[in-house]
Amino acid sequence: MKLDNTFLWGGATAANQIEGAYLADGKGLNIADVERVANDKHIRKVDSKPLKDIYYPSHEGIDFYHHYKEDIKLFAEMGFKCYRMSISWARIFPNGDELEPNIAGLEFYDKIFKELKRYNIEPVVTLSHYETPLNLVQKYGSWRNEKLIEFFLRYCRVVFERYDKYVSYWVTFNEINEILNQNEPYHQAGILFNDNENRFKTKILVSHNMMVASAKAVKLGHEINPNNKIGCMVQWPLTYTATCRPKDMLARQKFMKNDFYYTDVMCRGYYSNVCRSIWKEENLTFDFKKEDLYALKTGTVDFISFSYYFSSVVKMNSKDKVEKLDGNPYVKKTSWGWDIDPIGLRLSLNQLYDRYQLPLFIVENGLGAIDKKDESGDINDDYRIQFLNDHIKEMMKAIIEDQVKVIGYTSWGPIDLVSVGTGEMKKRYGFIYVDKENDGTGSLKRKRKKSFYWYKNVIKTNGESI
Ligand code: BGP
Repeated sequence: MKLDNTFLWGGATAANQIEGAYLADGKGLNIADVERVANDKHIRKVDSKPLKDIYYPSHEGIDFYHHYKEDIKLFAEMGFKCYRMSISWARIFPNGDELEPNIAGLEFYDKIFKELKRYNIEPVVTLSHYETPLNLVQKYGSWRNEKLIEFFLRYCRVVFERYDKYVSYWVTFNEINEILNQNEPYHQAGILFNDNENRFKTKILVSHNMMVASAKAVKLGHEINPNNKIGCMVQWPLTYTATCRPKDMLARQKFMKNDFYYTDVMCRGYYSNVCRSIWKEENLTFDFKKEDLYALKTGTVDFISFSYYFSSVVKMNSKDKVEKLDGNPYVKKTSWGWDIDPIGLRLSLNQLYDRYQLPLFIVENGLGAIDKKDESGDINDDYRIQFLNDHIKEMMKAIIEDQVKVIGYTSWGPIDLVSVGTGEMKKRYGFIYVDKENDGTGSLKRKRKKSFYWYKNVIKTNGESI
């Protein structure tokens, strides 16, 4: 099996999960900075008064802010062709609504991009990865307010122009489709609901504002440099039916609508029948402004990037409601209960490519596991190697046998980082171990795991070692 030589192998991180230095050089607070872990619980609360004796995972992260040279050197040693990272919006605009950017914040990313260039690593930059500036949430109600479109575009213009000579690949909002799926889309959109708020309606309005912002960013990015390639980013929930009962198939179709809702708008440029049917079910219609609809039409994405961790199974229950099953009896689960399904990745690639015929970029895939050191202090993470090997194999089948266009693959968390779901360090994804524990203790020392050498060989052979 052979891949194109231009295939972008690499790894993916997000600023709030690695950088730390949460107030350094004028950075403002963002929504991740006020999330805390107490008594093993991950607590979300939009208040900015840090409590004593409680651990805030983003405050130190893995201190990439001060270790970036060492970390990028290790990525280069693995042969990374690209590195997906995010810019922390609140480093550039600490309150989100200023007119002028924070120069010290911009300088930090100058250093990162220069370092990546030294090793010929192509940056793939997410503009907003669960990092909305806190002030925008408190003062404006976050993405409920269309003013955020203007603020986001101001930020985009600054980074598009400043980093033009370094960056060509941009991604707008991380896992935007999770807004409809999540009970409260705190990470995705900075939303915690008020009492009596019509949650569905808010989710639709928030999604609209974000998709308009994304479309306008795509247009702006192309105006600034026509070579810019700007993609959307979704979490892809490949879904099976519990049985071949026609009603279960209907359940599956219904279940996946929430996800096509976003890709349809961002790739096709309009609210499709799938989108309108979701509104209809809630007996709502939305009359969006003409200029917004025009923005959606003229700002469709260049590629679709997505995360893939697991697949799901659904059925239609006796009340004719879609019900998610606890798991798939044909596959194993991770320690965090996620179904391990490499073939689901091949199916996802086909599903997305069939529907949109746009290049695809797998920007997150990986295994969160508890790593243990052996007597000599080494980490032999064969389980991680197995997981990634099986997924990459299916990706290659999709590319070579099914002729799906995939431009790259970045595994999630090439270096151990803070987990979004749990706020923990013990859920590790990395090829590089970081000596840091759940409570924040540890020397922050980096160490290569067995998977480090395995992935290095995968990249060196352009996937032929798989
Ligand atoms: C995705 C996020 C990432 C990452 C990943 C793993 O949803 O885009 O930021 O964290 O999931 O999830 P977790 O950290 O909960 O294991």
